[in-house]
Amino acid sequence: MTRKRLSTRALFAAGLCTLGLATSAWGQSMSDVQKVAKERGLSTADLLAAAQTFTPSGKIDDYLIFSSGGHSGQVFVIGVPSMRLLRTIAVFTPEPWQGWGYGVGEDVLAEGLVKGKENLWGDTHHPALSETKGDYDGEWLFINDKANARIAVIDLRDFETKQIVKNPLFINDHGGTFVTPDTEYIFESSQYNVPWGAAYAPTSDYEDEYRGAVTMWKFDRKAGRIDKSKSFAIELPPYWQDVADCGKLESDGYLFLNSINTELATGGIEDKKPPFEAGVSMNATDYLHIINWKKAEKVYQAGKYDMIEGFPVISMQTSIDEGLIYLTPEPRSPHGADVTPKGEFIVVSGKLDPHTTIYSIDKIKKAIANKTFSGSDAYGLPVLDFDAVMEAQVEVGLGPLHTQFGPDGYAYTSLFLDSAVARWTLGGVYGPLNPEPDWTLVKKTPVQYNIGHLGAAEGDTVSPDGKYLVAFNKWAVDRFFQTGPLLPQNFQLLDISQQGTHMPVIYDMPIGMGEPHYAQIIKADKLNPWAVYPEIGWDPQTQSVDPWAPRPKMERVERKEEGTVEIFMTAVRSHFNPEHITVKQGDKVIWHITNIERAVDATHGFAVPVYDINLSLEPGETATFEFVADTPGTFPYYCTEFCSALHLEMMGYFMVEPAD
Ligand code: K7E
Ligand code: CUA
Repeated sequence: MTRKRLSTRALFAAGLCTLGLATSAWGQSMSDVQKVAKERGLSTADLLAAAQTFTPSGKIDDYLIFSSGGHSGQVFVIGVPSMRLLRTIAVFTPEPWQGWGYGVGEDVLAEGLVKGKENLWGDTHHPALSETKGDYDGEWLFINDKANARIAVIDLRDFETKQIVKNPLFINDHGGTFVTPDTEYIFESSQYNVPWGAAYAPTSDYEDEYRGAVTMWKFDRKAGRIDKSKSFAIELPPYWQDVADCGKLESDGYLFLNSINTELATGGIEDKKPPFEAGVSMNATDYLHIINWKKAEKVYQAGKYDMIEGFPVISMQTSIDEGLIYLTPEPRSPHGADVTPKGEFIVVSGKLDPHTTIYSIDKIKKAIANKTFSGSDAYGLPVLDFDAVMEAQVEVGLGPLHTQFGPDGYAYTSLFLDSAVARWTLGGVYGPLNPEPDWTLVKKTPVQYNIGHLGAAEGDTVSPDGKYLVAFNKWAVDRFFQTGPLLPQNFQLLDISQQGTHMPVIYDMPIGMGEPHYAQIIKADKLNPWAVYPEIGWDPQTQSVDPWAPRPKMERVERKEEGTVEIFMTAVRSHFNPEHITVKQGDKVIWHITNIERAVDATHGFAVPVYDINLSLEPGETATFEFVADTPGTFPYYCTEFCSALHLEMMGYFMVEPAD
């Protein structure tokens, strides 16, 4: 093959020199690239963005996004920089592709029963990767369900949900999940407050009967579960507690929790009362809650709590007496509270204030020690004087929401109303970039449109990576094909690898299955997932071998005591064994299946019509499900994953003989 050579000048002319493209072994040349660029109307910047993001087949992404899935109730896993969707993790919502909730997973979903009722969906907002010393360790993922105040635990060895806990005190959360720097606790705080346990009380009793709370869920890393017996809550005023962040390094031991509705508004537009949107935004300031969780843990361990709804709760009076909670004013309609990498500052953004407000933990600690209070709130909680704890305010633009950090002293704030990402310098504390304290807006990159959260690579840890930032935009408007009136949300990847004003959008990724809120971006090599389950007969629920798991040569159908049939089945390319199963109408059926494959990706599905059974059996996995064979008939069961050339033959008959 002849290698055509392009002059350096020609490369420059094409603006492609940075791409390092040359004639390939396939005879493609720069002129082919130019031709395609011309045909498709691509600029040099477009070609550069393509080169930065295009990931050839077989090449693995450097980072993974773990994104909330909004009211899909799930988590999405996306590669960066390719922005390829890698996986949905089924959490609060049954999901047939991974067999979640159709024979497997019902027990976990049932743990989260709300007032005894099934709520088979969730509204996931804030994923939290487990941390060790304030850095992601790639082991666990937690996420909240705003709609029903639940928390899920996901094991990152197999990317499956292992536990769902329902908060016994409140019915709606938002400030969760956030973890302590070593993941001892997972925080969850209430938002739309209710009386304890969501009991009935009219809104006229709001001040006295309605309560907020933050729950500290104890995480048992060894068991891989939240330990409810070592978890507790702290009573809060019935403001609407919003987003939070946990302190680290200099601020380790504290939780910073925003609130809105310090007005205690209760709405009532139909009675000509101020609607919530006005009533909640009347005050010029709301309250940042500064909670000393390490002290609270000691108070709990000393038994200074009340049992409410069967759950230990530290009362507001105890918090006042013990100095657990301090408030301080924060600008109008605060939303995000984000702790800087070294933990010395807390960045708060008020949606109705064009500034971010930066609080200093050093000043907070001094103000607490010196009792520099400007008063107390309606519930007697001390309010730290704003000027005594505020470090700086930076005018970043309209509608600031959330802030993330880079390794080089930059902070990034999402601007909902401006539809932009603001880059600003963080007080010069990080050295080379700004030796002098300098809080300056550097650049605003427009995004499309109405950005909510934003995520920088490891941008909320003690060691942010920089390089990439993703804008999680609420609106897409004209960016994609008009898929009817409902449009996808738009994830936009920004290159933040260079300092200064260069911070372009380099990729658009539509998310068409749920409105995501927060997401975290972790270096891919920090994860160490299993390629196949460690042993044949593995039960993902217990993460151990199931002694009942069917094994080769032990396949059988056993009729137990009157009316119970137990099936021991194996699956391997390309058959189930047994292939004929006959039971009597009314029999209770206990069905075990093991996928005895050891080859990577040799997943078998297992579907039984009518009986609503649909499993995904990954290599080595065993599953057990039970049902009553109440409907007579002949039901072909089959493998739902195209696993081999003879996949279509991977089936059998489940026959239910009518009772007379
Ligand atoms: Cu959507 Cu964090 Cu729930 Cu802001 S929250 S956008
Ligand atoms: Cu197994 Cu298809």
